[in-house]
Amino acid sequence: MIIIPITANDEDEGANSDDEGGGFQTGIAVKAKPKTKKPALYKVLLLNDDYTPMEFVVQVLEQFFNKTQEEATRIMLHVHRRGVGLCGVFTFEIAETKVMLVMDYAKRNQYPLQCIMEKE
Ligand code: TYC
Repeated sequence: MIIIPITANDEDEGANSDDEGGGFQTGIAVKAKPKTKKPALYKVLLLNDDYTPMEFVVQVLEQFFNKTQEEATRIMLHVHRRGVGLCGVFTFEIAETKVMLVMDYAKRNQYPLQCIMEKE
C-alpha cells in the first residue's frame, strides 16, 4: 500500500468554475499498490557425460542460448571439468522450452546430453 499526501486542490468543480471558496483538502489518500509480482526464475543447466562431442555442446550453447563461440567454449569446458554448468536464467516457460529443444536436438543426434532446469 502507498500513501499519497494531498497538496493540491482536489475538488471536482469542473473546468469553468470560479473557485472562490478556497476548497482545498488536506490529508492522505490511500491507494492500493498495483500488484506486479516478479516471476520466479529458473536456471537452465547442462550436465556432463562421456559421449557427447565437445563441438556439439558448443553448438548447442551458440544455437539455443545465443552464446558467442568463446563463451560457449568456456561453458562447455566448465561442464566437462566440473560436471554441471549454467546456460542461462529464464522464466518458467522459456526455461522449459529451452530444455525441451536441447533434449530433442541431442536425441535426434543420438547423444546422451542432459539439460535440466532448477528453480533459482
Ligand atoms: N565430456 C564430453 C567429452 O569429453 C564433453 C561434454 C561437455 C559433454 C559438456 C557434455 O554437457 C557436456 N566429449
